[in-house]
Amino acid sequence: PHLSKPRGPMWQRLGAPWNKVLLFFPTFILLLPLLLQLLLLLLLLLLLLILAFFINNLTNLFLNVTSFTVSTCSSVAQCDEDWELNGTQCYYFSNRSLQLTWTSSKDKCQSKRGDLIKIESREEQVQDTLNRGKLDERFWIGLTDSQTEGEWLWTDGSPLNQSLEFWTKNEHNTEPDNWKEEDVDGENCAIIGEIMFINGLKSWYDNSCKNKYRFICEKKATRSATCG
Ligand SMILES: [Ca+2]
Ligand SMILES: [Ca+2]
Ligand SMILES: [Ca+2]
Repeated sequence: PHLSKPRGPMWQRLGAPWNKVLLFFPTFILLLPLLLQLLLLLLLLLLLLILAFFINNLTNLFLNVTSFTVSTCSSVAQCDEDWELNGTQCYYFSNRSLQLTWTSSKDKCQSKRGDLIKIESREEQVQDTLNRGKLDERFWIGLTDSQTEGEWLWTDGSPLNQSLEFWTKNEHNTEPDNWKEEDVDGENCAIIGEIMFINGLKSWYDNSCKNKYRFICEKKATRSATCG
């Protein structure tokens, strides 16, 4: 028996290449929404990537700025010209040509935005700045008992701590002695110095406030950030 070929639709009869082309269009139309969704998804992914890149860069920038601040900037204590730094404090030693009474010395220090030195610790008393060959002379310090005899006060009004007083005491002198032979008002202002034969912890004595001597001013060091 002669079996005739099954008769399919026209596009099936056109042959192999046309089959594929004609099959493609309905499939393409069916898949179009899916493809669009895929494209949108890809776009979204790209957008996320760009965003991640941007955030990463921004974070790096922030970290760089922070580490720059932490690692290369430091706070440095500084003193004005003519002042010497010791720890957190600055000290000014008037030179030989500038010798004043105690009150004028105090005024001078205050005009330099400081005050006469206030010695508040053993370390401050024996510091190199004070003892580096300078104490062969006399310098006013910010201590006075002019209000009440024997009651020693610093220029800021605080009383002298008895465990932190460094009066000269040796076979020749026991200070303060309020000696009245030179000044009938006695000796009501304190000096540091002349420790040729005394150790640095016994170098204060009282003297007449009207005498003119060199003086030591003190003020806090300024802190400034240096980045390099
Ligand atoms: Ca001090
Ligand atoms: Ca006195
Ligand atoms: Ca004295």
